[in-house]
Amino acid sequence: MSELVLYGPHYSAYTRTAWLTLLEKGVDFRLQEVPFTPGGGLPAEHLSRHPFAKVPVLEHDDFVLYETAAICRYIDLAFPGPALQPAEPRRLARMTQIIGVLDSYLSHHIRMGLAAQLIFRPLRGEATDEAVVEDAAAVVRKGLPAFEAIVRADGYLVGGELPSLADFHAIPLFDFLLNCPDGETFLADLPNLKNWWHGIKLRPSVVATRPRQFAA
Ligand SMILES: N[C@@H](CCC(=O)N[C@@H](CS)C(=O)NCC(=O)O)C(=O)O
Repeated sequence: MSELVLYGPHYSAYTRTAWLTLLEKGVDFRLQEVPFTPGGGLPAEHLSRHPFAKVPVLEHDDFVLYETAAICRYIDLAFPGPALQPAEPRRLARMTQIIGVLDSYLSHHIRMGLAAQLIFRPLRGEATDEAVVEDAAAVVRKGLPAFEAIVRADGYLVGGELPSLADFHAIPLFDFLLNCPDGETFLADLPNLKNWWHGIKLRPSVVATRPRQFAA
C-alpha cells in the first residue's frame, strides 16, 4: 500500500499550506512532526530530506519533494478528489500570481518579522525585538493593499465553488497576522480580505489545522 507522509512542525505556515491541501483533497496521509530546535533550525536528519533545511517535505513512496508550491500542485494532480486549481486561464494565472506575491513579498515579513516576534517568542518567554516588528509591519501595511487589489471581493481568493491553492497559501499567513496583538488592524481598510477571512476561518480544514498555540 502506498504511503504519503508530510514532514514539518504543524504550526509552520508552509507545512500548514500543504496540510490544508491534503485535507481538502481528501487524501490519506500522515503528518510527521519535525520540530524546530530550541536554538532555531531543524534536526540534522531532516537535511537528508531537504538540503536547504526547510519544511515541509512530502514523501510519496520513493518520491521525495520539497517546495510547498510544488508539493501542493503534485497533491492536486496525483490524487483523485476535487480540483484545487482552476482550469480557466485567468483564474489559474491569478492563483499563481497570488502564491508568488505571498512567497516573494509578504510571507517572510508576516512569519519572521511579526508572528515569530509577537506570538512565538513571547510563548517561549523571549523578548520581542520591536525594531524588527516595526520594519515588518511597515512592509506588510504597504503590501496588503496591492494584495487586496488582486483578490476577489467575496468568496474564495480567485472565485469559484471551492478554495484553490491560493487560499491554502494565504490562510496560514493571515492566521499568523490576525493572531498578533491588534492584528485585525492590518485588515481595517481591506474589505475583500476581511470578507474572505470571515468566510473561510471556520472551514473544517482551517479549524483542524490551526496551530495549537493559538486561542480557539
Ligand atoms: N520556499 C520554501 C520555504 C519554506 C520555509 O521557509 N519554511 C519555513 C517554515 S514555515 C522553514 O523551514 N524555516 C526554517 C528555517 O528557515 O530555518 C517552500 O515553499 O517550501
